Amino acid sequence: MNFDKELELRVKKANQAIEECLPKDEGMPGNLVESMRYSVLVGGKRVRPVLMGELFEIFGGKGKELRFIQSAMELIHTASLCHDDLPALDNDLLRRGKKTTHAQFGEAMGILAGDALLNYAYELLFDGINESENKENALNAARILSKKSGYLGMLGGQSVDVEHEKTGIKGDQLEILEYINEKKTAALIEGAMMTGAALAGADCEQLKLIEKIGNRIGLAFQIQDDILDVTGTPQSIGKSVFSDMKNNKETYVAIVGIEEASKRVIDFTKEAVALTDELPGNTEFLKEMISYLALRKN
Ligand code: GRG
Repeated sequence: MNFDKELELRVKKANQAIEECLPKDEGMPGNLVESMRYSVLVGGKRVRPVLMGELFEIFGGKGKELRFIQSAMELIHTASLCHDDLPALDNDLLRRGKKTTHAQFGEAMGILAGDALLNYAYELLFDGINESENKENALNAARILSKKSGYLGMLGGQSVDVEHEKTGIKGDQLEILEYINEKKTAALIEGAMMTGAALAGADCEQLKLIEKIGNRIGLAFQIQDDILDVTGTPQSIGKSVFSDMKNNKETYVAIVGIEEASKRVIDFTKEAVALTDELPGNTEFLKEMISYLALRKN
């Protein structure tokens, strides 16, 4: 298998779905639709829709609903980035190699674009349910995605992260950091993979296994993100460097150093790859994708 070619194909398919699902910039006064489209189309690796599509494939999914749910996923992720970059949070000016939404359109529009993307993601989830021939599977998938991005998932992790910025992490730093990473970042990756499988009819036990795989991928992904924050350049990662330090954030790198942090990325990645052996179907691309995410440079 030529991994780079296979990845390119899957990213292209995800981008086609997202472009078709995004609202068109016509007939609406003001900048809202423009800023929504800008935030999504300006770039991004499309990791979560690709993982969702792969699990759908592995579990033999066939329907037309996937494209709506993949798009909803990417819009929820993009909404979180829009808000994460705002002055009240990380106050960053560079994202996906371009100006952040609030830097391009103003702070108010940065807030509104994030809200509108999040709200519209749920319209797309309903469209996906509507398209699906198995409503029970589609409802299950939509519920998983909602939960993983909500107060028990991404939003919950982000709130703990923000609250520790002022005080620093007291107590067992690694344990609390792992909680933050698990919710803030891994939850959405778990959600993407579980949603793809749930749409294709995976059962409860299989979903638990996928959640565990997604968790290890997500933990590795966030530590690698922390490493790139101090080893990358704005050109290579498409966002500001030393953002964590500037925002007084504890990271694995700050607590245990780059060498130990890199070791954790490898350990979580190996664990995730080993767990994929318990999945049915062809997992060759998924295995390579997990390793690619650990070694990524952006
Ligand atoms: C409004 C839905 C909503 C949420 C607000 C701000 C916030 C709550 C959550 C932010 C969580 C966050 C930014 C976690 C970091 C996760 C992370 C490493 C993102 C970068 O993902 P990549 O590398 O980005 O996949 P691209 O640009 O490639 O898509």
